[in-house]
Amino acid sequence: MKQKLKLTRRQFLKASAAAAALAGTAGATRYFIPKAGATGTRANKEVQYVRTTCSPNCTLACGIRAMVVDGQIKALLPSNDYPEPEYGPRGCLRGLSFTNLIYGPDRVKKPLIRTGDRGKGEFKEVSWEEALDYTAGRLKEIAAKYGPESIGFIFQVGGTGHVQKGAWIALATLAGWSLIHPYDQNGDLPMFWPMTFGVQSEELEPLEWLNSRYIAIFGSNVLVTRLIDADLLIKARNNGARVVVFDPNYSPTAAKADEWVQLKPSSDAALALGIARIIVAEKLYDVDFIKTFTDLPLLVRLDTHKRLRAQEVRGLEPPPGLPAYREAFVAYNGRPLAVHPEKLDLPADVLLEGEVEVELRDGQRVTAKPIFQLLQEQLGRYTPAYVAQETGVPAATVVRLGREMALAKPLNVIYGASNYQWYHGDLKGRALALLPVLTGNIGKPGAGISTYAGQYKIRFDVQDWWFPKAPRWVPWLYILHGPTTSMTAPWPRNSLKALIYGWGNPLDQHNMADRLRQMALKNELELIVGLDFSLTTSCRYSDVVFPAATWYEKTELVTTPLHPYIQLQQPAIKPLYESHSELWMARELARRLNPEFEAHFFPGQEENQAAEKAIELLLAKGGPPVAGITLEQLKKGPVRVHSEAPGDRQIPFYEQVQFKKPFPPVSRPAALAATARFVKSGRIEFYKEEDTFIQLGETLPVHKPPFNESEYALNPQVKGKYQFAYITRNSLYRVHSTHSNNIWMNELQDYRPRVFLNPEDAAAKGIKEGDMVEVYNDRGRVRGYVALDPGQGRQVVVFEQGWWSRYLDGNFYNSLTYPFIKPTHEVYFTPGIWAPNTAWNEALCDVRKVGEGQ
Ligand SMILES: Nc1nc2c(c(=O)[nH]1)N[C@H]1C(S)=C(S)[C@@H](COP(=O)(O)OP(=O)(O)OC[C@H]3O[C@@H](n4cnc5c(=O)[nH]c(N)nc54)[C@H](O)[C@@H]3O)O[C@H]1N2
Ligand SMILES: Nc1nc2c(c(=O)[nH]1)N[C@H]1C(S)=C(S)[C@@H](COP(=O)(O)OP(=O)(O)OC[C@H]3O[C@@H](n4cnc5c(=O)[nH]c(N)nc54)[C@H](O)[C@@H]3O)O[C@H]1N2
Ligand SMILES: [Mo]
Repeated sequence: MKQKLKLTRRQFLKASAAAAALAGTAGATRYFIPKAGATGTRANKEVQYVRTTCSPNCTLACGIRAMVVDGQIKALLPSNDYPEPEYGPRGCLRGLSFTNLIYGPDRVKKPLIRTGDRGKGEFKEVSWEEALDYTAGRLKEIAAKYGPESIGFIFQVGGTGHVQKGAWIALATLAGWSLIHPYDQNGDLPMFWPMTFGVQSEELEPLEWLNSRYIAIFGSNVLVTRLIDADLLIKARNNGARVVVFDPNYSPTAAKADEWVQLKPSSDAALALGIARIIVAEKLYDVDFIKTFTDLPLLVRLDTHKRLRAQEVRGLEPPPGLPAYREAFVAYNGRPLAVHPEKLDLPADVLLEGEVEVELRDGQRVTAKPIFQLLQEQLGRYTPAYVAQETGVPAATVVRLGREMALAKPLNVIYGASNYQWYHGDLKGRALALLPVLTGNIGKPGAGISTYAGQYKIRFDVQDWWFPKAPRWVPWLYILHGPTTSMTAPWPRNSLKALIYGWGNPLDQHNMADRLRQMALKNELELIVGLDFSLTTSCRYSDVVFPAATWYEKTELVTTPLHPYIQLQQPAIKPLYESHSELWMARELARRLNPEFEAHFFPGQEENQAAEKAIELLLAKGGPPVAGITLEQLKKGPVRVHSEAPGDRQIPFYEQVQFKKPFPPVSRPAALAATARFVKSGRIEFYKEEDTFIQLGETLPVHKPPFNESEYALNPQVKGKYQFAYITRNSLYRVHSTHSNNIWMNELQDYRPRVFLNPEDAAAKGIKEGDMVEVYNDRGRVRGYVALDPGQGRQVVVFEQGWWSRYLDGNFYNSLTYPFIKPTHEVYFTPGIWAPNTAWNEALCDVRKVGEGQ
């Protein structure tokens, strides 16, 4: 067993050179990066600056100026050209050192076909002709044998590239392959959104934080994961907003807050419900708001636990002509009222509390209660004493926080990804949503609830470029877990036999319980094709690798859920070596699969010209968010995406609340019909009546502690055996696994993966600062060096996700995680909107010093 994990700089360079040799690219790549300002000494050379974007999945989408001399990028510099100066300057050390990847030793230079065993990284370099013919041939074979739907394509977050990703999505739909949506695959889909608001997810733009008076952050590490926009949080605080961070660990964000509330992992729902109890008990809620915009006045039958429908009640008729995704439910003000699902108005005297008897059409009399009454009863349990016991937050603090949050307006709740990447993340979100909704903090400047996860958001219509035919989707978790009896998603009749991935590194990032690796090693996946510019772990398991152009070598259209701009990624240099843009690859493959497919990809056009054509199409057909925006405008700089709020600000549900439009707004690219069925009342819904929610006791938000329905249900024996939560938060030094091999970033970390532990937990195990430890469970293990942190929660191991397996002694940090599927996520299937979401943090483990007990 290898004891030394640490790579010295020399070993690292050797390893990098070896990787280069494997790709057939041996030889020193010399690159020279002059300091900004050095241009004066190079006056005889032409220096060009190209305005483009940094496009990893970090949600920041920073505008970048690439400084180019003699066809080489000499420096990447921050941009500062946003109409709102608050959004500039943008660009962090990761992005500015991306040249280490463009010109680095892991760059894939030519098409590769595997020669050795999967995972060994042994390839031969081939011509494009050979690589494309081979791939097309294998894909045709697999499609003929198992059906085209047994070929899966994962494309990763759409917002970082509508054109190049769109090309492959289009190819997949034309060829009938299964598409895999990255949003639920990544665990980034906060399922409370479709359940409560009927949308994929929403967020305030960071400039709106300046309008907030109270910012309650539940497990979002803004200072690290929204680095460039984090100064707006500090500014908001300097303007007088109170910033409170709820986190089991003292994070950099907690360090900048007015208050850090340490709570037990995955206990946020208990706290939120405790706060909601105070808001309700002390009548601090906004009565008009909840009557107008929520389902709280609607009646629920006590016999069936379903909402009472207008057509069930004697003397009531549902309004005529409702779309199929709407239903008219019933409220009460001395008599039953049919509630129109598209008109947000109810009489002021509508009942919120108590119990009524209603006569049905058949003469039967049933008892019903308004949802507000049921909620009030449910909240009764969440006394400060109970909340203190479940969360570890002192009872007096719970009471104080409840009153503070009820009275502060605008209240802005930020619900972080790590926090909802738990099995009961949906329940936590439904409970947290009560805070802004009960207090009327929705649809107003500086107010609301936001989840800032990856750059997934599709802000405008992409239909014409992405979906020339109706797409077919498969949720990722079924690929790892296997289909379930309760699934509503389609499943390929011969399961998945081939995987094509681009813009992602699934072998490190999505390899739960080592499942994907086993699928590769056992040849369950007969073909694996990767598109990347770096020879990642996933590439090493692939049969074919297509060398992709980096962000600085191709044309793309980029957006983010943070600053709401649409930006052009413009090539600063030509694609290096034999790399090409993905649109080019898709077109070449399309032609080989079926000559008719090629027409979609602007045949005959040079690849950047074709990309520009696609952009023109996207802008022309993109609908109101991009109306009037032109390619020429984008070439000059970033352009704000349009919204219905003044100044095109991004304020979720502004139209619903200000103009009384029914919920939900559209979640692109889905049709309204696909998402509005989640909230049939046209209102914000806290009551879910579908059978699965009833069976699980989750009709209303409730706190359920972690692990009971996941780890202990999977294997009761782990109870007591593994008592540490394995939290894999995001790293400052990487964007997921991108930059894992960035030499500057690794020097900053001394090439050491860290395992963060509370000093008391470590002492109990005889572990000291700097010790090499193994974090393990029955599924896998990972190693790193201990960093003791007194601010860290007890019985929590933090391992920062994103290390390539080669830095982990060949282990996979995700081998400890597991693809749990929560049945409430299976009630509907709308890809990336209502789908089983990955719960990275729902994993138990233990930790030991390396060399002990193995
Ligand atoms: N530098 C950098 N920035 C990134 C990324 C990156 O890889 N690197 N990735 C981007 C992407 S795609 C995403 S999805 C986001 C994710 O960004 P965030 O939402 O900020 O997620 P994390 O950094 O994983 O974790 C945030 C905090 O959640 C806390 N936490 C964990 N479990 C719980 C819990 O049960 N309750 C509470 N209250 N807190 C908990 C952790 O201790 C941690 O401090 O970051 C984006 N930004
Ligand atoms: N245990 C655990 N696992 C996690 C997480 C966690 O918190 N814990 N976080 C999850 C989350 S939130 C996310 S979003 C995922 C992210 O996981 P992935 O989406 O797999 O992200 P990366 O690891 O950054 O992989 C991106 C890859 O795409 C390549 N790439 C970048 N740009 C381009 C391009 O233009 N073209 C092509 N062809 N390739 C490109 C990069 O070189 C890199 O290899 O990880 C998830 N995995
Ligand atoms: Mo993410």
